[in-house]
Amino acid sequence: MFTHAICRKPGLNFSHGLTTVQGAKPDYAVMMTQHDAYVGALRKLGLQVDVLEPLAEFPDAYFVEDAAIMTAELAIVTRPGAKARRGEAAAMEPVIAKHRPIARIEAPGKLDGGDVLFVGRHALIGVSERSNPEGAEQLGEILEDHGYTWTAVPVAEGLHFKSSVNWVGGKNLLVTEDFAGMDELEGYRQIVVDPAETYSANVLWINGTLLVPAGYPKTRKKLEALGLPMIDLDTSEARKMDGGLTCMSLRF
Ligand code: CIR
Repeated sequence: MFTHAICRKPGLNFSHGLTTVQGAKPDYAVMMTQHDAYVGALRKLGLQVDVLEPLAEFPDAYFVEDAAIMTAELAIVTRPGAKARRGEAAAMEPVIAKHRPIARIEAPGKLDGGDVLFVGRHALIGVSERSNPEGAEQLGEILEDHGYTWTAVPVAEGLHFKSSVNWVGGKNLLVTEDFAGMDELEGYRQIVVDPAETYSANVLWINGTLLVPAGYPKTRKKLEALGLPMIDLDTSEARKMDGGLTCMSLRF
């Protein structure tokens, strides 16, 4: 169960962040409204949420999940794969050091938190454009020292592993077609997202409630079968910056 979350307000320059979305014109006021609703949903679910101030030189810094990985035992400061984002990790370190002992991913390792999915005490670690095998290996070894197991998963589609695969309780994963049936995901029950709604694979489990991106009815219907309460949140502006629900908080 999570008791805390760390978020960061999007800065006025958030639209200068990295994105692959063509013609994206994100709106600051809309982004702030959506971010407030996201923080509000976490609070409604009982989490104590610390909202950090923007980092002027890092327009993607409100995607806090990429800068650190929180577990019950320790926090791991990442080494983000995108050079433009690397300084976000150092800025996060003093914040998370208040809550957990710290370990760090070191060069040549590269790792974004968006590539790390925990299913209980097993970590699925995506090797993507942003996270390299060395980064995955370093994280895996740190986690093994604390009794976790892990599997590296190749990420051939999407920005991060969690852009496409997320845990939705029990042995259930919500996955895009590209990841369905992968050997690395054997043993999990896979709920496959309709190809017209791939973005909606990015859902966030919080203490038995699912936060889901608004506007993806096929995925919502599939998730309804799980019987979990759901909160719909508009993520239109984060999506224009290649982000979503999991990226905007660190939960612990
Ligand atoms: C980036 O390209 O790094 C940001 N614009 C989006 C990061 C999204 N983070 C995530 O999926 N964990």
